[in-house]
Amino acid sequence: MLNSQEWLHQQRKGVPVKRSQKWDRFVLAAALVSLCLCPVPARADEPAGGDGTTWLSYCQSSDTNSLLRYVSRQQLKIEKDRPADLALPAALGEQVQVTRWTTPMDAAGFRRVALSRSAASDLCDQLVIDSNGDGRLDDETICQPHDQRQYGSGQGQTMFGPVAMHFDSEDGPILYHLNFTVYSSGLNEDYYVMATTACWYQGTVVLNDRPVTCQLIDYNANGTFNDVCDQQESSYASADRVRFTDNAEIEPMFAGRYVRDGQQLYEFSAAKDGAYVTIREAEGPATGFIKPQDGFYQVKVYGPQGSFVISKEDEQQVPVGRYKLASWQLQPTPVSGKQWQFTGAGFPEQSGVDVATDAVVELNLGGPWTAKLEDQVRNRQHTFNQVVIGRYGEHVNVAYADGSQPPAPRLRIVSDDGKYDKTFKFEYG
Ligand SMILES: [Ca+2]
Ligand SMILES: [Ca+2]
Repeated sequence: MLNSQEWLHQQRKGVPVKRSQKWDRFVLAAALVSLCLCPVPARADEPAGGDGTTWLSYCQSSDTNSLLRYVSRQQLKIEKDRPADLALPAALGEQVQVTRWTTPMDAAGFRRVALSRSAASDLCDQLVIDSNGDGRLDDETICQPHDQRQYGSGQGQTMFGPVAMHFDSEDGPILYHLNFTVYSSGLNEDYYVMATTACWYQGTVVLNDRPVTCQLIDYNANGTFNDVCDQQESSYASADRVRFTDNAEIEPMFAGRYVRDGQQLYEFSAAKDGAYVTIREAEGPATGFIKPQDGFYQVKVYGPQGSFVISKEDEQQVPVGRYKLASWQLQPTPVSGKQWQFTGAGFPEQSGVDVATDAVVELNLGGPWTAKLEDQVRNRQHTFNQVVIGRYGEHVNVAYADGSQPPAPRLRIVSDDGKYDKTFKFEYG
């Protein structure tokens, strides 16, 4: 008998299975994985094929946020008017709220989700999703939460998952899992619902003649694993992620058309359903250079071509295209007997650079930086926020090199006539 991993792998490889057998095995696979809330270990890996394709194994967990070093979320909005023809399981009761999870893996573009709380609970404690995509919810099993945190009467959050579903494809059903966090803000309030991916694909690829673990991650939680941002929409959240290590401490990379290992550039692509990656040595791609000023290192850029970290001179060569800046670090700087550490992140949307063939883009990351005071007024209460802004509009973080924070700045407010004169101390937040 096949285990769930072997079954999925056969499906991916197109091993012919009669339709009835295929469905029997899907039911078996779904039953097996639904019993396991821990990460499923990767099955024996296969070496890359001659075309650079490596089949990956399916893994799932209720805690992808920790295992994958943060995954983005899809917010599911509660629909004010429940569809009149939507069939629901009777056990959900009367206090049902309906929403939808958006995915291009379903021809309809979404899957219905219904939520409710039982008589015994102040918080949402029942969830059901249209796992088979037939538009009905009365044929589904109600999911129970694996954790709840209550803050007050009717207030708190409920965690569900991994919640199994499948998508149809020409090669048979494709398994997928989601985690849900449902926030309750009052007994009669709408739920605030977030979905994150509960699954990823993993295998061993060969980079620079050495085996490396490859994890492919549906970062934006839409059911596909090959999202790459385009030139216009270089949003950090819009692309999926890939990580070439099984070290959970290392942040996954923004997936693009290329990945770099050492000095070697590889063409990279992933299957939409996540089953495989194709990695080939890039042959003579047009490249240019991104050159930070001296002293700046770990400059991270990303775009449709992928993400690149520039820490030294021989890492400045990147494929031509448009890049956005993600972050930078400046070498620790001695000031008044202390080693200071400056880092930049949070670049605005328009902070991209274009790299042309053989051209050098010089990044002017150094000063002057600007100390900016923001004042928010609400009910005649002023809230002041002080930030340091870099050349590209990014936020500059100021700290000591040992990670500790210098004394917070102060704010003195004096009225025109001098009658009001007070000094406040900022707090780090
Ligand atoms: Ca259904
Ligand atoms: Ca995706």
